[in-house]
Amino acid sequence: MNAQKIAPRQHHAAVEDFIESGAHLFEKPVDPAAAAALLAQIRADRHFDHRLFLSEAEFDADPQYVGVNPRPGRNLLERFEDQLAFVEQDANIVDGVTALLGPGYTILNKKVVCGVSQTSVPAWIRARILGNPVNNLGAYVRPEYRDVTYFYGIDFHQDLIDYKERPADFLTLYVYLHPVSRQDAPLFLLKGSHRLGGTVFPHDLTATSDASWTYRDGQGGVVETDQLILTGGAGFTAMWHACTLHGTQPDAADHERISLRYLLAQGPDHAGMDEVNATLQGPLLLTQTRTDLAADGQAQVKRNTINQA
Ligand SMILES: O=C(O)CCC(=O)C(=O)O
Repeated sequence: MNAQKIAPRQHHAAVEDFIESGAHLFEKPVDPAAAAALLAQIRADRHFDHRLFLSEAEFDADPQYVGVNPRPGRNLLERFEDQLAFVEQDANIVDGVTALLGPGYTILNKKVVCGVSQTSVPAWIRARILGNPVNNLGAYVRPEYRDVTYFYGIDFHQDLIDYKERPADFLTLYVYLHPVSRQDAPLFLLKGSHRLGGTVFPHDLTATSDASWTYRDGQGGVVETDQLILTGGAGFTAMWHACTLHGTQPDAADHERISLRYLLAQGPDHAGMDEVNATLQGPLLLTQTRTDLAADGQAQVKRNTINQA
């Protein structure tokens, strides 16, 4: 008999997926009923529409481009701390994250992320941000609502972008609280793009078809990468490496998209992330992560790749 031998799996599936693709999609969603219950409370807290925003005159009186994201003491999720077990203690999530980060992993950051719908972003704001690669709307949001991060799309980026001088020892865990279709600003993820390690934003990407890209690191490194669009139901969860390129287009639906975004960091022990990082061809740490912003935090680059996808 010529039975084909199946090679034993070397790593946990999450570690294998990170080595291969730079991301792992959980097969099972987190509890959809718990996701819906949390979503209802988040939605009850404010209107996710034009009322989020400053008027043009208010904004122009004192433009603030930095310090406009959630931070300790101004983070909506802090109010719902006792309702996050459906994510933080979900057995599949704990298992997958532990395989990558070790049992002593820590939460570096967690927040609510909202893709604001096209119908809710005032025209004067849309005109000002047109073509910007990063449309984090925090600058235009009323100060009392800056406990959530609001996007009108964000170009392909690595989450290392916010962590100058820190090695890629963390991952992003992203949870949809309601069904997300192609119209609801789903995450776009570039499979295998983590292999070039940390590279400076904005990234060098050339479309090779309507769903694949050539990605260059400017040092001779090249990766051909396929784009994955993460549509999914309530509770759909995915995680990706800090060097995996991902982003969103503006929300084209007539309602907002609301998700949870966690950054989880490796504990003190050797863990799957060390195996993943050993396979990268580029740096694990950057001293400069982006060149798109001027000194005051305003966009100085007007170029956007993901909106052409
Ligand atoms: O939720 C979004 O629209 C974008 C999220 C994202 O890419 C990020 O926060 O890094």
